[in-house]
Amino acid sequence: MKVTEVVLRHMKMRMKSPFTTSFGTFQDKEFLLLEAKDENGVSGWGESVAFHSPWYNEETLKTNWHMLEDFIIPNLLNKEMSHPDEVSETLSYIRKNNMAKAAFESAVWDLYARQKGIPLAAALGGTGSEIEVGISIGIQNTVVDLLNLIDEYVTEGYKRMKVKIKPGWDVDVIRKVRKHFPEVPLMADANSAYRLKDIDLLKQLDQFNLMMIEQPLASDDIIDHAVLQKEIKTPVCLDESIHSYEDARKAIELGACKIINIKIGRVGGLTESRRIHDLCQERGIPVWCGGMLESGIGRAHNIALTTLSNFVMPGDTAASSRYWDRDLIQPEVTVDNGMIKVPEKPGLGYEPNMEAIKQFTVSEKSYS
Ligand code: OSB
Ligand code: MG
Repeated sequence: MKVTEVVLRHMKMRMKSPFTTSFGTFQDKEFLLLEAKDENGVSGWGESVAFHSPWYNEETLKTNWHMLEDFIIPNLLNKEMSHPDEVSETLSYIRKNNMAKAAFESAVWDLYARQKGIPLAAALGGTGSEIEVGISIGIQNTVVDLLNLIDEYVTEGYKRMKVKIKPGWDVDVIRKVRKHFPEVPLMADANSAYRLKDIDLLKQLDQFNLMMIEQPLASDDIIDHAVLQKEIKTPVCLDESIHSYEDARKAIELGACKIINIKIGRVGGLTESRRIHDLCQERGIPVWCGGMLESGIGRAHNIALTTLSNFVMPGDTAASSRYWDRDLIQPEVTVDNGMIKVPEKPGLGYEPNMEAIKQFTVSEKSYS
């Protein structure tokens, strides 16, 4: 297998509604799409989940473009490979920049599965015909707005509700949600908004029977998470802290978390995602697939990954229509009673919608 041409596209899509986390709000989603073509004109597709600005991690669309153009593409263009696992091996000398690596690597996985004529899920070793999904709800203007949204998503059948929290929008909000929805599977995501000194506040969340609290403390601090996890009953789930198999191993050995959120971009691709999945399975740590407000291309990769057997908790991969008026794939991702049917066609199993891709492309460049 060989990639003989790469097309990078700078995309800009407006979400149906703004998304607010403890870091801030945005509605226009700018990201990079990567198309990897082989000598027969077959294309594999990847999406970088780096945002326009470096608030989730240090990467941005522009740093990704730079890493791809100046290092990753020159390293991999026309390189003969027998398996997509070789992509991360080849790129291992480049420090971090995991989202840029994952954009290329995940496109190669799609290309590989298309060439073999098998679904990406099967190429990864996944099984099962459908996956369970939940939904992530950003910080709202009022608690009533939040309760109305939860009501809507519960009615649609989503399997768990994730509520973003930050100082000033936490214990009282979760209390009200719990009061209105005593049974709903519920969790909170802090996106690193707290410090260990906030432990008394975080302890108060123990009374609400949350499935977990996601990334309460700093992204580079698995030590304090270990201290916190010993003091609270609610399981800690790490998101921003886990960049690799090694991070996952150390977090587990320190007792910094009981659950791990795997994001393909954050860990540098599908090969590393699968290694982390396997490690967690051996160590009895359940995992679920996080989301980064992806277009259909990234969404399709998430669906395929989620078919691995230790993805035992609902992920954040909601329906295309929850984010977009028009998505980049055909058919779009649909959710029926909280379940997504895993596509059976080769590769991602969804076709890129070239008209939609054109509509949302700001600029593009081809490398061969
Ligand atoms: O922390 O999981 C997160 C969105 C952007 C950045 C970080 C996160 C999120 C979400 C939304 O929670 C997930 C999604 O709906 O794709
Ligand atoms: Mg998170």
